[in-house]
Amino acid sequence: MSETATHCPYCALQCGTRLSHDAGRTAVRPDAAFPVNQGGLCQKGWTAPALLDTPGRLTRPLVRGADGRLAPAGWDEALDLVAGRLERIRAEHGADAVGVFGGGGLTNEKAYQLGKFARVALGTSQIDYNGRFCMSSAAAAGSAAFGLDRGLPFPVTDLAAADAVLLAGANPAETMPPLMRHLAGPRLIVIDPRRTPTAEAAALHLQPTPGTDLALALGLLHLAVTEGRADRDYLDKRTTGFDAAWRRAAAWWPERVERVTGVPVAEMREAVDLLAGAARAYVLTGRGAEQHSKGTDTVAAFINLALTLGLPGREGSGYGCLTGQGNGQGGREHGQKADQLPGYRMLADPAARAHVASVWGVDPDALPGPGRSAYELLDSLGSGGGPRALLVFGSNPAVSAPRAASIADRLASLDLLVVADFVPSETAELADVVLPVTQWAEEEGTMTNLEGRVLRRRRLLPPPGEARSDLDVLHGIAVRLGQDPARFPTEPRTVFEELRRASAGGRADYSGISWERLDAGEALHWPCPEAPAGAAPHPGTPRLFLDAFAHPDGLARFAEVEHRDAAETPDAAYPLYATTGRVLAHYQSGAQTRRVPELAAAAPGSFVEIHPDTAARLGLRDGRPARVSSTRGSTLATVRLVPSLRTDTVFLPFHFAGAGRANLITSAALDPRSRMPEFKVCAVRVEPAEAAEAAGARP
Ligand SMILES: Nc1nc2c(c(=O)[nH]1)N[C@H]1C(S)=C(S)[C@@H](COP(=O)(O)OP(=O)(O)OC[C@H]3O[C@@H](n4cnc5c(=O)[nH]c(N)nc54)[C@H](O)[C@@H]3O)O[C@H]1N2
Ligand SMILES: Nc1nc2c(c(=O)[nH]1)N[C@H]1C(S)=C(S)[C@@H](COP(=O)(O)OP(=O)(O)OC[C@H]3O[C@@H](n4cnc5c(=O)[nH]c(N)nc54)[C@H](O)[C@@H]3O)O[C@H]1N2
Ligand code: SF4
Ligand SMILES: [Mo]
Repeated sequence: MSETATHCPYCALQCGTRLSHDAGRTAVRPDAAFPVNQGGLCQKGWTAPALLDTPGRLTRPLVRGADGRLAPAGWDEALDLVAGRLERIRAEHGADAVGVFGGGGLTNEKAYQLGKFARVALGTSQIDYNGRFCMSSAAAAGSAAFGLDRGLPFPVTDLAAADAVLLAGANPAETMPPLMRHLAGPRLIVIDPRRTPTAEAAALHLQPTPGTDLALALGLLHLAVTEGRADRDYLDKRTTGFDAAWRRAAAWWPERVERVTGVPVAEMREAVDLLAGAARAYVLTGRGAEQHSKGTDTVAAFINLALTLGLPGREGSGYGCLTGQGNGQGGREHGQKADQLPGYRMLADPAARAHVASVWGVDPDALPGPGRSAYELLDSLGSGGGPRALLVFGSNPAVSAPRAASIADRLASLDLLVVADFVPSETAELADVVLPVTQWAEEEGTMTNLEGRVLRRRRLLPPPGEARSDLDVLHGIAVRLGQDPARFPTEPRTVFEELRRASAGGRADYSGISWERLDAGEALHWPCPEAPAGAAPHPGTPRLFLDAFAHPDGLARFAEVEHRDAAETPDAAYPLYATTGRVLAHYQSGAQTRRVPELAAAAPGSFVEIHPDTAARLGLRDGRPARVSSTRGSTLATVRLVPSLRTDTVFLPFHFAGAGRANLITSAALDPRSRMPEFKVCAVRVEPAEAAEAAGARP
C-alpha cells in the first residue's frame, strides 16, 4: 500500500488528508495533525476519490468533427488544430480576439502559468477567472481598507479563542463543516435571510431581506457609536476617515434600518452588545454579503463596524472574509485576473510591469493592459463583439455564470472554444476541442488556503489514459505558437521557482517559500520574503497588521458608504426575492459532485425553498415541481417547504444543470468596483409546473 499526505480537492479550507492506494482502490482519510480540519472532513472530502475513476472521466482529447460530434483524437492532432486556429484568428482579428478563462481551483503554478501564457504566448489582454464571481468584492474592500487583501489575516485556529464571531452571509456548517470546530466556543451572530444549520448553531440570528446588509451594517455601526462602544483610542491611533463614515451611518438610526431590513431593533442591539462586549471578537463575511451589485460597499460597511470596535490588527480579534475555492486565495495572487500580475501586482503599474517582464524575459511594453472582467468577458464572446476564441481552464460557466442561457449562447457562437477538464462539464460539451487533464491525486503543486498558508498538493497516482497536466497543455500550445519551450516548463516545481522570483517584492511575496520548507511541514503564510544571504529564513506571516496596516501611513481606512437598493426589487409581476447558494453535498456547478453517487443521492436535483404560507397562496405543494421565473427566464425546481424562511424570499442552490440551473434566472447587475455579479438577489415569480416540463429539470 502507498500513502501520501495531501489536501482535499474542493474548498478553500483545504483539509489535510492522507490518500492511499491499495489493491486497485484509492481511499482518503483526514490528517489528524493538520490544524485546520483537526481530523474532520465533510461528505465531499470523504468521497473525493470516487471522481478519479468516474465512468465519464476524460482520458483522450476530443475534437468536434464535421458531423458536429466530439470524437477522440490524438494529442498532436488536437494541439495542432488549436494552435493553427488560434494563429488564424489572431492574424485576422488581432491578439485580443483570443480570450482565456481561469479558475480558483487551479494550483498556484497553473494560475501563474495561465496568466503568463495569455500575456506572453497569446499577447492578449482578455483573461479573467471565476474568482471574479467569488472573492472580488471582499478583495476590493479589504485592499482599500487595509492596503492588502488576504482573506483571513490570521490562522483559522485563532477563532476558537474568541468570545464572539459575527458571520455575515456565510453558512460554513454546509460550506466548510470542519471550520465549525473552531466556532464551537465563541457566541455566534449569524446574518442570513435563511435559518441555515449555521444559524441554528448561533446565539443570535438576524434575518434580513436579501440585499439589505449594507443598511444593516450601517445600523450596527450607528448603535455601536451611540451606545458608546466605539474604541476611540484605536480610532485615533490606527485608522483614518472615521468622521466621514460616521456622517453616513448617523443617518441610519435603528428604526429606519428595521424598516429597510426587517431586522427588529432589539436584535440589532443584542448583536452590538454581544460583539462589543466580547474581549476577543471577529467579523467575517461570506458570499451572502458579497455577491451583490453593492458587494464592495457592503463588505466595507462591515469592515467599518469592525474598525469602530477596534478589532482588525489586534491579536485575538479581527475582520476576515471566508475565501471559497480550493485555491481561491492563491488564484487571485499570481496573475490570472484581468488587471493583475504575479505577486498581487497591478498590471497598470509601470514598476510592476518592468519587474515581471524581466522575470519573463520580455519587453515590458509588449505586455498587454488590463482586460474585461469575467462576466463582461463572457458576455462579449463571439456574437457579443469580443473574443472569437476562448480557452477555459477550471470553470464551468455554462452553469455557474449569471444569465447562464445567454452566456451558453455566447459560448456557442465562438469560432473556437477549447476546454481543459477531467470531466465532460456542461461547458466542455459546448467545446470544439476538449483536452483531458490530471486531477489533484495525479499531480504535484502548491495551493494557498483561506488563511494565506501555502500547502503542498502531492501525487499518488499516475494519470489515467492519455490525460496530461494543465502545464503540459499550456506548454504544448505555447510551443506551437512559436514560444521557446523553456519559457513554459511542465514541471510544477520549476514553475514554482519562477513564481517565487516573480512575486519577490510584491504584496503576496512567496520568494522565501521553498518546496523543501513546505515538505518539512513548516506552516508558511505569505508574505514570506527571501531572507538576505546568511540570515535565518523568514518565518512567514500568520498574523498580519498587528503593528501596522499595509498602507504607507500604516493606518486602516474607513470607507464612506451609503445603502442603496438591489438592482432589481420585487414588483407585481415578480413579487418575491430569490437568493441562491450552496448545499452540503454539492460543489459549485456540480460538474464534479453530481458524478459522485453518494453525493448525487444526497441531493439529486434542484429545489426551491419557500415559506409554507407563500406556497399555499401560490398553489405550490411540497415535493411538487415549480417554475421559478425572472425577467431573464425560468428554471424548474422541486418545492421544499421551509417554515423558518422569510415569507418574501425563496432560495435555490446553483449546483444543477440543464433546465434546473438557478442561473437561468439570476441577474448580471455588476458591482461598479469589483465587477461582481448580483448572484444573491433578484425578483421572481413562482408557480406550479407541469410534471412533463419538470422531467427536463433533472441533471
Ligand atoms: N458544500 C459546498 N461548500 C462549498 C462550496 C460549494 O459549492 N458547496 N463552494 C466553496 C466556495 S467557491 C465558496 S465561495 C464558499 C461559499 O460559502 P458561503 O458564503 O457560506 O455560501 P453561500 O451558500 O453561497 O452563501 C452563504 C449564505 O448567504 C445567504 N444569503 C443569501 N442572500 C443573502 C443576503 O442578501 N444577505 C446575507 N447576509 N446572506 C445572504 C444564503 O442564504 C447562504 O446561506 O463555499 C465553499 N464551500
Ligand atoms: N447563482 C449562483 N451562481 C454562482 C454562485 C452563487 O452563489 N450563486 N457562486 C459563484 C462562485 S462563488 C463561484 S466560485 C463560481 C464557481 O463556478 P465554476 O467556475 O463553474 O466552478 P466549478 O464548478 O468548480 O468548475 C470547475 C470546473 O473545472 C474543472 N476543474 C477543477 N480543477 C481543475 C484543474 O485543475 N484544471 C482544469 N483544467 N479543470 C479543473 C472541474 O471539473 C469543473 O468542471 O460559481 C459562481 N456562481
Ligand atoms: S470542508 Fe472543504 S476542504 Fe474540507 S473536506 Fe469539505 S470540501 Fe474538502
Ligand atoms: Mo466561490
